[in-house]
Amino acid sequence: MKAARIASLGALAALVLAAPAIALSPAAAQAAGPGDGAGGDPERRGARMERMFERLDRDGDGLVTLREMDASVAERFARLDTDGSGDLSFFEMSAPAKERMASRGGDETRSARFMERLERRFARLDGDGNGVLDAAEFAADTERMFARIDVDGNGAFDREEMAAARAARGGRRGGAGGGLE
Ligand SMILES: [Ca+2]
Ligand SMILES: [Ca+2]
Ligand SMILES: [Ca+2]
Repeated sequence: MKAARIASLGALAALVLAAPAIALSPAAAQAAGPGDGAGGDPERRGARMERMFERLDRDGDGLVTLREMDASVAERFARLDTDGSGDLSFFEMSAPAKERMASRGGDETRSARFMERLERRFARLDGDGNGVLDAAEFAADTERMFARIDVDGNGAFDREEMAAARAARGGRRGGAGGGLE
């Protein structure tokens, strides 16, 4: 990986790291079944968020900075870009999610819905419409999402800010959040 590319990958972090914590919660709530309320299992959701937070908070100081996100994003991008082209195709982007859904053997309707959301997200990010995401296209969304979580704008977010963002997102039933993870 080239340093310049890594540096501009900020966006992906929120996209593929923060987004799952935030965006998968509606799916989890649906999985819990009707009549179970919007919350799903609060303990499991809490544990998932904690794992997510710990992964993002690389130095373990209880705050996630954009720089920490960038580092996670760079790793993630490299893993996703399986052909090493420096761009992500939709195939590359969706491969981990597909694998996970296949191994879970989950509900096909839900999987299809998830893939639709993923496609919409991909299309939205593909600013020049060339069918692949370059680093800058990726980065656009991450910074926006980071700013949304970092509501007090101090350049980092803590667990509470992340939980609040996730709750807000969950309340909108996934919406455009769609999770890439
Ligand atoms: Ca930190
Ligand atoms: Ca690629
Ligand atoms: Ca593009």
